[in-house]
Amino acid sequence: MHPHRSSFARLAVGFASLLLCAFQSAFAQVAADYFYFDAESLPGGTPLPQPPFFPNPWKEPSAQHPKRGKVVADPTAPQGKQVFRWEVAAPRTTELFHEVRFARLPEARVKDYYYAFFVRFDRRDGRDIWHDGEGDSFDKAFEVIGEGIRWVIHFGNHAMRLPKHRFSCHLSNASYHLNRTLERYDGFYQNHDDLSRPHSSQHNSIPLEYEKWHAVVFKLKWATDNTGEVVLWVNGKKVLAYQGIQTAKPPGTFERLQLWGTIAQPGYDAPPHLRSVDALLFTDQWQRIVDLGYLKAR
Ligand SMILES: [Ca+2]
Repeated sequence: MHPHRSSFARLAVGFASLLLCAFQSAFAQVAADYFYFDAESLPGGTPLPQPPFFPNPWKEPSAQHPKRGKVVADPTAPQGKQVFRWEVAAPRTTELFHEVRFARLPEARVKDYYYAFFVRFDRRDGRDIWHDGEGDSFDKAFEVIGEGIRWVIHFGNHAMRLPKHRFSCHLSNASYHLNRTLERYDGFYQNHDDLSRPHSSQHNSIPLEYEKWHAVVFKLKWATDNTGEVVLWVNGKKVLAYQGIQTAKPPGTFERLQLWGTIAQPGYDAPPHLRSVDALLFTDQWQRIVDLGYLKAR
């Protein structure tokens, strides 16, 4: 064989396998996520695409959501240069309600799933969105829903003795209430000394500031017996962990993600504000959580 042709052939084979490698790696990464949206691929000002962001109750793509979020450029974006944002102009109950269709359905079997996102709440007229101190004023905000599955990451205040002008977050297993231990409090909701093992705390859930991005990671270990687990990290800090619990009621099949179910319940009195989200992810790959920066202190 001609020496040039031989080296060209080797080069071509090398290049082809490199391409194959890159393709496999890219495909593996995409295939690993059950859902991911980071607002980078659409022009600023574009309403959230439908699918995957549907109004509730579920409507087909021709019925546009009246209160859809928008893709917007944001120099503070925690990922890339754009985020997605909702403007809340007046007190609302559930008008922002969005159902979010998975890119592919997670499997109903024992395994670890991670629901992660960056979120930010901006006040418009100086008034806080939720009440601080005692009392309830919280959102049913980021949910994962299915037949026998409902886990909710709430924002606001659930009788948490919050400092002035701070909000917090907590978990619930609304609808199914498979673990009443999550719902007790001895002055603080969750983080009870005995209930949130082994990361129990004598103090409140993490107090969060307005006008700042926060990184949230929710781990759901799916189990229909008492071998499941839920863990919540906020800005890189593990703030809740319940192990040895049932997390799904049979059949425990996944259906969708959900955003902004209720706002500032039970008063429904939130003043005008902005709510922004970036890099909304549902995956079974812990490495994605690490690589995309959800665990960095903020
Ligand atoms: Ca982004």
